[in-house]
Amino acid sequence: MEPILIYGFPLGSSMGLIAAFEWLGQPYQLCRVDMLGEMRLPSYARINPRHETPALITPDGRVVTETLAITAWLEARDRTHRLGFAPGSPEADRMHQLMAFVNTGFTAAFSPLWFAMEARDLDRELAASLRKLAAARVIDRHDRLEEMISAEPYLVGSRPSLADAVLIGVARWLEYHGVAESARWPKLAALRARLEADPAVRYALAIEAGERPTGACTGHVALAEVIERFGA
Ligand SMILES: N[C@@H](CCC(=O)N[C@@H](CS)C(=O)NCC(=O)O)C(=O)O
Repeated sequence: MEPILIYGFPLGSSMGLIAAFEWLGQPYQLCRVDMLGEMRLPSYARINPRHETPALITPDGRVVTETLAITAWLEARDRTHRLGFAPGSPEADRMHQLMAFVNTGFTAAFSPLWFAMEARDLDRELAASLRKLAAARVIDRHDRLEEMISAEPYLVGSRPSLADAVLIGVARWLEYHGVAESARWPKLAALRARLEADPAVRYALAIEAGERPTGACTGHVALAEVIERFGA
């Protein structure tokens, strides 16, 4: 069986993992989840009790949740280093460092913005405070990431890697929440433009938009079927 990547829309961080599967170039399937609807239903807890995407169904039918666990799974299958680097190399260490930075503080900085947007009956003053606090944190994490970006074309070296995949799904939240202009961080803005022009990222964006372009993905599986076959 081919692995199945469960991805969320709209604007899921999982978009970057679809690009990563395309960079890997091995057959896989996708399962589309509406994060504002079906991901919140009790049935989805059989896939992830924390009601989050992404999730991966491995070829032997196990459910793997958490972005960094899924990137580790991809890395282990990337024998020719299409989206990573030789284990133990300085490039692999830097890739892991950047992925961890983006998946923790950088991504988490946006959480109060999502909460303020999605929570029902939230006090207006509390919502404004949450947005202010989050904006300061998002800007700080962007400042730190800008410092970490080198003169190389991608986060690590001259071709996209898993670090770029983890970044590209999340980086667009800056504009979505209207925190600041992306041009404020020129190195990051140039990197994002380069990635957004990458065929695999364009493929992932098209999939997210509901299109069905041709790629390494061999098809979609319905969420109900995935829950029934692989859920706990
Ligand atoms: N720690 C998880 C976090 C994943 C995460 O935050 N996913 C978001 C979508 S990008 C989510 O599902 N949020 C729950 C929601 O929207 O209610 C990981 O790294 O995979």
